[in-house]
Amino acid sequence: MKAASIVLVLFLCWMPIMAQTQNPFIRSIYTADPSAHVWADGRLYVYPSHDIDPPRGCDLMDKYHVFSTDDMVHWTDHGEILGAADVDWGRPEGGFMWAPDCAYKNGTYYFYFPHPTGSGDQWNSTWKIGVATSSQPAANFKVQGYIEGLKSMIDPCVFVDDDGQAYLYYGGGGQCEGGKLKDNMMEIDGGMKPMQGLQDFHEGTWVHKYNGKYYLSYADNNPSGGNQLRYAVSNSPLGPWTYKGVYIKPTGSPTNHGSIIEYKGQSYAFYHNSILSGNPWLRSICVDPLFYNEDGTIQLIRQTRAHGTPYPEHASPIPGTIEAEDYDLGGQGKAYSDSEVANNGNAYRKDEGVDVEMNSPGNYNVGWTNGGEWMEYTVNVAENSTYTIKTVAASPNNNSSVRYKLDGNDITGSVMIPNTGGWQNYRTIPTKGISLDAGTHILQLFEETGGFNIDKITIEKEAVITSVFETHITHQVYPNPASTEVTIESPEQDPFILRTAIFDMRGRVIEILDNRTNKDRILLDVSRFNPGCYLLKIYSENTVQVRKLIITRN
Ligand code: FUB
Repeated sequence: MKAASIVLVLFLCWMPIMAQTQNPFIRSIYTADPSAHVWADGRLYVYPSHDIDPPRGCDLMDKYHVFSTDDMVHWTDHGEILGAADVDWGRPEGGFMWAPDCAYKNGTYYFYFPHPTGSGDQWNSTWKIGVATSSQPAANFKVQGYIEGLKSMIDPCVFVDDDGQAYLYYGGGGQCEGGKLKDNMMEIDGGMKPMQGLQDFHEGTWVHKYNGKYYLSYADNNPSGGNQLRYAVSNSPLGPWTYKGVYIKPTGSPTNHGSIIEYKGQSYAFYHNSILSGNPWLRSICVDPLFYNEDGTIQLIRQTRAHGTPYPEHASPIPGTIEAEDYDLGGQGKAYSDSEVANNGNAYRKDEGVDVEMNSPGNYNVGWTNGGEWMEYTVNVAENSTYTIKTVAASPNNNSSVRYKLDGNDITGSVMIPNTGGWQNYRTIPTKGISLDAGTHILQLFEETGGFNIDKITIEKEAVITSVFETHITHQVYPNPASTEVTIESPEQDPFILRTAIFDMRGRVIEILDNRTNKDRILLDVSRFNPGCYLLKIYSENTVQVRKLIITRN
């Protein structure tokens, strides 16, 4: 073997597997709440819950399937492993088979699932954590009963430490508890205790270990765009925990529920979204690589998925005007997400889900909008500059809003659509001071609410550069350096802060911070940002200021 070939072979052996199927990676049925495990046969198994189509919220969820892979590309559906009909102590009407987990000990696989005993509306006060066992990871599970002495809470997670000790975690209603499991994996050893130090816990606990530290990750209560996944770290499997931050932003699904594992030298984060169906309760499981920083903190997950291609065939030039109905080609989950299968309006691209109507001869608008829906447009930005995005929309309602994302990053925060006095009374709503990089990008129009029509989006280069870089500074920013919070105060002559945004030193957006209440003094939570040097942009009525912001941690 030549030296170059040896180097290549060594490199390929060392290189973690990064190829993966495009998200969502299960498309045959709707799945949520993925709990991933790598078992001794070397395969990666995912134990999700199963959303039943048509849904009734989460009520009808049933018939768990298991999926496995050995290359992150090809997934085997092992079929249904357990359903509500197999649970003799369960709710007579069935359904309510929510987020499960699986653990392995001494030749047996233990499948843990939340399910209520109560009939009718008694489901939420009668949750049990059921246990089924099998000698195989993905077949022949038999229900053994449920774990005695627990509260009516959901989302079991079982973590088995390196010494073989197993721990059970579960939660709900803002509480998260953990405790030791006895060797039989079906009884609690010594009681459960609250997990301390978590911030904004909602549900979906997951515990894993990395570099000798314990990580507890969970879904929060974030209402705008859906729950986020957060995490905390401890030296002990039962805490106390030190809160670290958000590692998955909203996926567009109202809920989220994740797991973190390492497979063949690469860490992965599993989660769910709703982009295949456009329906909040028909969810689909996804996976993306997860990276740790040197200090053990987790980098924000880049949620990947397939995108569409330009309609009709060229990217829309920016500056320029994009007709709302000319969203990309590629269909549901790639180019748009629409919550109803029917094409209301039935006037344009009739075999697709986006609802387009003709409002005058030859002029169309997107209508029948719903919160959570989106459309994407491939755009070609002519030059690095600051632009104004003009949304041409009409609404007979108060409090409608959209948000724009570029390549998945929020670039505007909430854009309020006022009551324009009618479905066809269009008004132009400008959003100023948006930095765009030259090149081809995917622009997403995300509907935070429904209740409006949209005709077009015009993006104009701003003629006057309003940025003030470290000169004529009128707003006070303190403390700076900061570690947890930064206060921004406006001067009297420019009282309203419209929006703030944090960029890295190369000018890439890290986060748009929503200040839609137009206050003159705001408090920014910067505890979730890694230490370093950032650019803070403050958009007020009269200026856009750029300030250097240093984040430190002791
Ligand atoms: O899937 C049903 C419930 O929704 C799960 O138990 C929660 O974690 C949330 O994802």
